[in-house]
Amino acid sequence: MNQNTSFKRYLKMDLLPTPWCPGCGNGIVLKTICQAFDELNLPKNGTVVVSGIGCSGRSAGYFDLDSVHTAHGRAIPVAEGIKYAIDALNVIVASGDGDLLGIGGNHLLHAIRRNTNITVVCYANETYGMTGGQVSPTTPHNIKTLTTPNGNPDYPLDVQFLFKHSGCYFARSTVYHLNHLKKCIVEALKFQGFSFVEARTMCIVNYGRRLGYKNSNEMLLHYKEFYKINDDAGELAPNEIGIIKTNTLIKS
Ligand SMILES: Cc1ncc(C[n+]2csc(CCOP(=O)(O)OP(=O)(O)O)c2C)c(N)n1
Repeated sequence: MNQNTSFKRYLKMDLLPTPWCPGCGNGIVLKTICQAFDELNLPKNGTVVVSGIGCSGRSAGYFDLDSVHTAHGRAIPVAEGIKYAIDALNVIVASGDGDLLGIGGNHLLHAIRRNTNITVVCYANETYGMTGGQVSPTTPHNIKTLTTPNGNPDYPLDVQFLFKHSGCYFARSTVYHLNHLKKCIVEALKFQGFSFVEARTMCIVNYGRRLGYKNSNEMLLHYKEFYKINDDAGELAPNEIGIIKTNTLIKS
C-alpha cells in the first residue's frame, strides 16, 4: 500500500465523515495516531483503543481495531485492566483533557504511580467541547468560557509536573506541528511504561470563537507562532512543545 495512505488501514473509512464540527482539530489527532500506528506497523489484531466521553472520546469508534468507549473519566483504568489481563496487546487511550484530567484525573495519577505500560493521547483543547465550552482543567487563566464569562479565575494544570520523578514518558505537541506530533506518539508507543502525549488541538465552535478567533486556521497559526520545539528539555516552558526525556526523570 502507498506510504502516504497506508495509515487508512487503521480507520473505519466507511464511517467517515466524523461527527466533529468543521475546523475541529480532532481529526488531525486521529489521523496522526493512525500514522504513528502505521509507522510502527502495529498489528490490528493486537492493538486496542480506549476512550472516555467527549467529542474526542468519539474517536475510539473510528479505529478499525477493537475499541472500548467507556464511561466519562474511566478510559485509563479500563485500559490498564486490558493491559494487565493481556500483556501482549498494545493499549492506547484517546480522549479529552476534561475526561483525562478533570473527572478522570485520579486515575491518571495512579497510572503514573504504577507506570502501566499503556499510551495515552490527550486531545487538549482547553475546554469541555462536547457540552458547550465549559472551563476545563487546562483552560488558561483569565480566558472566557461558557462558565467563566468574566475570565477563568483559576490557573491551568501544567500536566508535565504530574510526571516529574515518575520514570514515565511525557510529551507535548500541537496539531500544527504534524511531524513532531507523530514523533511524540511514535516514541510514546515505543516506550516501555506509561506514556502520555498532550496534543494541543483547537475547538473553534465552542471555545476559539469566544476568544475572538474568526476561524480554526487562525488558531492553527497561533500554534505555529507561539510554540517552539524543545525536545531536549527536562521541563517545558508554556510556549514550548517537546519530549521530556525519561532519563531526566528519576524514579524514586
Ligand atoms: C459522569 C458524567 N458527567 C458529566 C458528563 C457530561 N459530559 C460529557 S462530555 C463532557 C466533557 C468532555 O470534555 P473533554 O474530555 O475535554 O472532551 P471534548 O468534548 O472537549 O473533546 C462532560 C462533562 C457525562 N457524560 N458523564
